[in-house]
Amino acid sequence: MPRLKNDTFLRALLREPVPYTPLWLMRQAGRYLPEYNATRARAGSFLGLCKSPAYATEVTMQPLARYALDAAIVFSDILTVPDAMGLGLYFAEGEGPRFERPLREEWEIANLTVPDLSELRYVFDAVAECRRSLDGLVPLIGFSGSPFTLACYMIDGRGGEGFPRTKAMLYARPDLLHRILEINARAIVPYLNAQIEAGAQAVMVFDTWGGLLSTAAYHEFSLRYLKQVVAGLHRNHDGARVPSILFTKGGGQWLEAMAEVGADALGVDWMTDLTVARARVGSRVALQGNLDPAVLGADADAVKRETARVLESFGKGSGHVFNLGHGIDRHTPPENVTILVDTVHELSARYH
Ligand code: 1CP
Repeated sequence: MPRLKNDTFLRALLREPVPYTPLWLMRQAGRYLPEYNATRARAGSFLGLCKSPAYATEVTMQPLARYALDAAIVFSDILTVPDAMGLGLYFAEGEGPRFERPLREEWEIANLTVPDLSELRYVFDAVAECRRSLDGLVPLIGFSGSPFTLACYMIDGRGGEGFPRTKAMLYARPDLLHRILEINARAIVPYLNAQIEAGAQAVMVFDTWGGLLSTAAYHEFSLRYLKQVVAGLHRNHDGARVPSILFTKGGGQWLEAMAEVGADALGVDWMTDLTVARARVGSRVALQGNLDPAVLGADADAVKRETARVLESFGKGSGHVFNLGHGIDRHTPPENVTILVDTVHELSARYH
């Protein structure tokens, strides 16, 4: 494997010194880029993109051709895992992802099993092909949903409504939810480790919906299984450390507990102040975030001003990876991303 030409992202995750603050963007490959929409049209569908390593690699590389980003993230989706469990993922045009067979009956939950990794071969092939295509330009991130966030889609069958069935199950039949979460955790560990073996140089766990939980429920139904996942991850591969990032959207009030999970870094949404977050987690973890994605819908001056504010809020020293507080919006003008990337690289040197 070629040596990395730019390892600032991996070094920042490990809180090692870096010359500037590295950045990448959640959902950096996606619908705000015209070239993504063109490739998606050629692939025929979103799942067609995900399941073809050649197309997945093509769209993974697109944002890197436009912007001086410091990391790539393999193009895939968190819902590949429940799809491999046989729940039947599909995308209704103009709507979000859906499952044909969500978990509604007790017998369906009793029959749920950890999928065979061969069902997810296309993801590992995409990781390997992305690594070859990157040729050491920047590190490649592999990812998974968290056990709880996957369960939300597996039980409700769709997003957009706040997952009422999942929450009802949590209070009425916690035993059933625990069974699903246990299987998810046991599926995610080998899934992430296989991505690491295929070439992922860091891994991120997206707990997008953990913030919907009460504090007690977050500990019992999300954090506990995040610990199980992180404990099972390969920490080294090919002689290099493979850092892990944990992101619970809306998790700002639980940062101390999240810092104990064992991940190297925590993703922080824009509702949480980075100065406060840093003081609370100390030197236990690096932080990744946290520009409000809505800033990219404003003008150049706002992008520069708010980017400067995020850098200042983390302050001096290593341990910061710049990112958005959540995924980039599909209506983002691509030229605002250029301003963001240039501003981070230009202004951040003085913090190191
Ligand atoms: O082209 C399209 O119509 C599909 C839009 C799209 C894209 C670009 C979906 C469907 N997934 C993706 C890619 C994706 N998903 C990445 C790609 C890598 C990158 O460039 O960052 C990643 C990391 C994800 C992860 C993901 N999928 C999450 C966790 C992160 C987050 O944004 O919170 C979640 C919750 C999903 C589910 C999902 N997949 C797609 C959509 C539209 C959704 C959200 C559905 C909902 O609103 O509940």
